[in-house]
Amino acid sequence: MRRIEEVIVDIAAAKAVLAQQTIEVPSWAYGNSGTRFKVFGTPGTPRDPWEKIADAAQVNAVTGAAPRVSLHIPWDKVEDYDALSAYAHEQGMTIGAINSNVFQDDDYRLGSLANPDARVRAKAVAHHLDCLEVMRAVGSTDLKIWLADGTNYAGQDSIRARQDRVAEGLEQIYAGLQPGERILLEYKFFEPFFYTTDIPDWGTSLVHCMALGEQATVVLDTGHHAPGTNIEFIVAQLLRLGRLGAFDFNSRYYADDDLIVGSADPFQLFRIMHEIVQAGALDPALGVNFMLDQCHNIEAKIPAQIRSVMNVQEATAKALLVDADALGAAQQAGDVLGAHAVLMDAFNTDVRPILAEVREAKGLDADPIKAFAATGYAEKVAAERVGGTQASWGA
Ligand code: LRH
Ligand code: MN
Ligand code: MN
Repeated sequence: MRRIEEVIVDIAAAKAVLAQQTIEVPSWAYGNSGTRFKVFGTPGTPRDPWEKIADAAQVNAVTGAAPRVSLHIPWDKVEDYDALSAYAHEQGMTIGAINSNVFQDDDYRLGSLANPDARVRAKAVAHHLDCLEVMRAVGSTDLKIWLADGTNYAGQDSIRARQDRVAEGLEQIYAGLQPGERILLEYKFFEPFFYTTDIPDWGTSLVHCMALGEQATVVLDTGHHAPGTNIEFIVAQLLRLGRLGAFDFNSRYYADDDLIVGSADPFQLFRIMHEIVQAGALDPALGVNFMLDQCHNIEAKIPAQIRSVMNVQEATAKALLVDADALGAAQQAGDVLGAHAVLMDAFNTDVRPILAEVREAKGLDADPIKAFAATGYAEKVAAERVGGTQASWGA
């Protein structure tokens, strides 16, 4: 492993970028989740959106890098969104993307926006318009849409008609946007349906976004691709087109595993962040929202989120240490192994010391996991909260 002292790029510049980087955490990561086989409970699990925000604020308190929390509606439905937003501010947080949910209602058995029944389609559009209202009440500008729509059998429905219905529904939602607001359109290659999925890939998401207009961008969930897919290629392409709106970061071994980002394949995360750095897309002006979309089935949830934030920071730090001049020269000279070596040198650098310095410069502990354990928060909420709610999957 290369030591940080051996790095020749401008470390102070890299640290300045790292000090600014923010990662958005999902409210549902703090609730209990599981598989269809078992949902394991955890002591101290939040019972409502307020407690999820309180937990998210712990992640921000020790990392100084996670100041936003995404909500999922209706999982995070409350009577008074102004009050929820004010509570988030008190906790040092803001509310990030609002995620719609058109996959847990009997009406959506045959799909939501793609459903053959116009009544169900209208209901799905109305839900999204409601989500836009929530978004405004909490001071957010991003509506994230993932459609669980698809079919299980050839001939079950017209593939083409379903695309037309999705396009029409998205148009109605898009028409509800005000200036400065965005739709983030997520894709996923399969599940819950297994024959066709109506938005299965980045190309389909992009086609819909292009038809809608500039306020529609693609969300790339790292767990939503077939094995072997070159995700950094998709990142590069969407950045070229100015249509990468956000990441849903997580790790996968098989399909949509929702494991801790950077745990299964830290090298892939580095390659993704390299494309981001090369495009200058850590700059918030480019509009890429770095979000986590994870569930913690067996591990402690707050520390798991802290670890996730740290993993993104480490991959980013390594990407910032790529010697861009040397890389460009080697690429131009056709020096295949030389160019690869420049990337590997950066990947094989221990960046933990500079991240510790970035944290200390903010008055934080160099080790966020240890710092959280020392607060006693986990023990406190375990004693106070009884009967935490399930977050999402595995009902
Ligand atoms: C779908 C998905 C989508 C949902 C979330 C809970 O698999 O990635 O982002 O909103 O999981
Ligand atoms: Mn997702
Ligand atoms: Mn997913």
